[in-house]
Amino acid sequence: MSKTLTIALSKGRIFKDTVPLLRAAGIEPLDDPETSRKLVLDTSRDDVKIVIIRATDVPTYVQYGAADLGVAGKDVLMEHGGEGLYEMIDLKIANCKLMVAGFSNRPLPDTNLKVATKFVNCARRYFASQGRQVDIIKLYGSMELAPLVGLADCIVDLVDTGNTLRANGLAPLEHMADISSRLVVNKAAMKLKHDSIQDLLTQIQSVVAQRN
Ligand code: PRT
Ligand code: MG
Repeated sequence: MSKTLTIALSKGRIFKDTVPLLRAAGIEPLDDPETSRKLVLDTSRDDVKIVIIRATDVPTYVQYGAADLGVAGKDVLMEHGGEGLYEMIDLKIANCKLMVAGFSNRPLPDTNLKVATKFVNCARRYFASQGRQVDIIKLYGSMELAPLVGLADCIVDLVDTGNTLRANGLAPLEHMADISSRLVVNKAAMKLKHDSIQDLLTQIQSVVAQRN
């Protein structure tokens, strides 16, 4: 196995918030994914490269060893299941909450609750743990629309400021989980590239600890 370290990141908030952490570990990406179309970025370290992928694909790349490490939201990890990877550090970036949301003036039905979400596994586990019977409707985006057009009674989605819910006449109803992004490591890489990964983890851990 090559001793190069490959780190999987998604563009947007995770990339933006991870760059300062990598910088502290002496790793500076040589391209900006927001302006470049490159999917493989060289870095200031010859032995480290970054691959830019969809947020929901990060656990899959790391699970199969296509990337040694990655940064993924806890929401994405809970939905994926975490197979084949170690969740090593809570980076405390891209914070938000996973919530049930709907109309504040309309109580949710006790039976046949229709829930629209892209977090199908999280939603199923949450409602099952409370013994509530639900129909889950899988969506890929714009969840807020579902209650407005009668597709669902409520949604399960990420909430940060609450502005998106408010703008659509919805409100947070139930708190499911606090979400932050985690550094994940491929299980085989953790053994085979132990020293270089451990160095990186130590450096990142110390920046995170200083911040919080
Ligand atoms: O956008 P894309 O479809 O490519 O993928 P993605 O949405 O999974 O990626 P991205 O980059 O948008 O999110 C990556 C990670 O950031 C998520 O997995 C979360 O762990 C984390 N995160 C933190 C958020 C938010 N905050 C957030 N506010 N992800 C999404 N949102 C969305 C939310 O879904 C809702 O549409 O922002 C809206 C709510 O924000 P408020 O401030 O209006 O409440
Ligand atoms: Mg998004």
